[in-house]
Amino acid sequence: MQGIDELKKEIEAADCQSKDELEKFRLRFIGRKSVIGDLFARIKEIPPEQRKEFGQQVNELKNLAQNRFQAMKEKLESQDSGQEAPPFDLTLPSAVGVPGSLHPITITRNRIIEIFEKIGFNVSDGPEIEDDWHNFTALNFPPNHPAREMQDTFFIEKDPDIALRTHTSSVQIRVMENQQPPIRTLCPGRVFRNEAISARAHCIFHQVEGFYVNENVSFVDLKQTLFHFAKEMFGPDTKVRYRPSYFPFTEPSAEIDISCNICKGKGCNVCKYTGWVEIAGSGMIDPNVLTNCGIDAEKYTGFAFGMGIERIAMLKWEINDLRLFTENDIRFLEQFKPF
Ligand code: 2NM
Repeated sequence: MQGIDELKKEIEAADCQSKDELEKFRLRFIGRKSVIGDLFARIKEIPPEQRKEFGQQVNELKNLAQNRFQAMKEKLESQDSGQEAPPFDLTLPSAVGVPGSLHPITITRNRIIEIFEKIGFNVSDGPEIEDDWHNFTALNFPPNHPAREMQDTFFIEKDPDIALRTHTSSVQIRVMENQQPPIRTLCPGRVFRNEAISARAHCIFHQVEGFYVNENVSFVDLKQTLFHFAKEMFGPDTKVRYRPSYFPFTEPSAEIDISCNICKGKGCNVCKYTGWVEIAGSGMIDPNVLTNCGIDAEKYTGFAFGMGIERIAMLKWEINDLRLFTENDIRFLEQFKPF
């Protein structure tokens, strides 16, 4: 009886401030495994003459606990609804699905291909891992050319040399080995050079190279084809100039500049105040290269060119850091639309 009195005081004093505390109260006082459940189980141990009174007391205690529990529960719930977020507003319009977008390198590559496909070029593909013949020797690189050194090329094996291709010209060698002129093809793809990564250089970048081999192909064909490309890519007012240059695989060779499309030739830090920016290298394919591929260099001539896709994209959209292309920052990537 004394125990019942103490439990009664404990229940009356209870003032749970959280759902956790309320759950502890419930476990202690309500249900068969609670202290009150235990008292009910012990009614049969009580001498018969006291049993009725004991039973009544336990019953009252049970009701007290249940009422107290209910009161505390309601109080906590009313506090809750003030704190919790309002229920969902089912009348709001649903979130619109945001579609993905093409990577700026993909957009630029597709546009380059589109321009050249319209004038009769097709697209060729080849391996990223190349042997020495396709990457260097067939392209007329002399045996001790610096590009063949470890610091410029990622070698996978030595003797025989197997490396990551340093340009997609290796694909063009494969095309010329397997087809006879006329050939007009473009080779887009990833290339690899052992360079420190900076705003202007990356060890992995993208190129599109192209070439045309046929009877009577001349430097005039090269100039007109790339003039056409420059105007399609950068607008009809674009000016083009050809600067003498050197590549092992072409003779003569020329670097192709366009009038700076950022300052329109007035001078800015992209064109270093010259009004011109370089977009590609080019030249007449060296007869040695044609011969190396089994094409009759007496009968056929050809021109070839190569450009970095990153560079074209940077000029097109005024992007000043090459690293943005590989960081996959959605805020950068979602800005680009096909042009
Ligand atoms: C360039 C510049 C000049 C080129 C040459 C050839 C091949 F295989 F036909 F000889 N492919 N690409 C070439 C010529 C590439 O890139 C700057």
